[in-house]
Amino acid sequence: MGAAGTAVLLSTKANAMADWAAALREVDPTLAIRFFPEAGDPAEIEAAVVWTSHDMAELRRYPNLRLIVSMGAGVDHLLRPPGPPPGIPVARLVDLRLTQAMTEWVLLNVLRFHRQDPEYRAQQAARVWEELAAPDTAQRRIGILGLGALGGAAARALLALGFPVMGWSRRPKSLEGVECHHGAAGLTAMLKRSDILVCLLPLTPETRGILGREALAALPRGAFVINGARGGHADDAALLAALESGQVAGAALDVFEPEPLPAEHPYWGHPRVFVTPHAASITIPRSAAPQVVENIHRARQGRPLINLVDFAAGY
Ligand code: OXD
Repeated sequence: MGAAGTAVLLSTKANAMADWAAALREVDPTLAIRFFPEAGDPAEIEAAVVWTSHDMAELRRYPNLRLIVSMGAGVDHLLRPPGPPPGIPVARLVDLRLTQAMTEWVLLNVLRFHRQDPEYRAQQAARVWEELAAPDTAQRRIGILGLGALGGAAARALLALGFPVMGWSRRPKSLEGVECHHGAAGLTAMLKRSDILVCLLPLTPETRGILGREALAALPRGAFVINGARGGHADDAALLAALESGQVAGAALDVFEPEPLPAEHPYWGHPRVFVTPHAASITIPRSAAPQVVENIHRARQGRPLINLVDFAAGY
């Protein structure tokens, strides 16, 4: 690039800023990094590497911006109106460590419910020595909403443990050993047989509220729901009602709308809801930096970007 546009704008939580800068500099020591809101001369900013909370209207201030990189896997916040400045591409992270962490969180919660851990904890609290019916892995059907990088990895890990795994995606997909479904009819077919339902979908207008009254009613009675995707996927009132009626026996939730989850929210104190504070999979800057720098170089050289967001699809 010419004289204008030689710096990278970094915008994330204050406690992550230094780690990100160090990780990016380790890959390319020549990068000039500006810590938002200290952007310096707006004309010098060529790339913005931002956490999902960054205001997209603000990015219209940089006349030579040629790339926006999300510091996470999800980009729903970035695509919401007003969206990125017209004509500026957005890349997201597809990162092994991010994927592994989500797989761990999904396994933690699938096994928690499958191995009746909530019941055994309650028994321990009451000093009750009583064996519950043996859980049969081969009979515990797992349905995964979303078969992208995160859903696909979780599916493979669950298969390796011996669970029968189904998956649902917007477009037809095939994954070895996974019973794949797609479209509206495929969704109901999968839900009806999902003893544990895991949501790892991107949040788009089509998937918003997918964990709603109808979907929860379609599950086998006493199913479990695990949401590691976005709070907007769940209809909280419907989920709480399903927990109340016993239609859903337990839920593990990492994501909420709004976040942080308000102190008075019923999820906090619910005996069958397991809350984590959007911590299932946290980006490790050192792991993600190589692909971010690669994209900065590609954008500079006018080469095709990697992990580019498809604005029409919404992820
Ligand atoms: C992400 C997230 O999008 O952490 O990666 O939610």
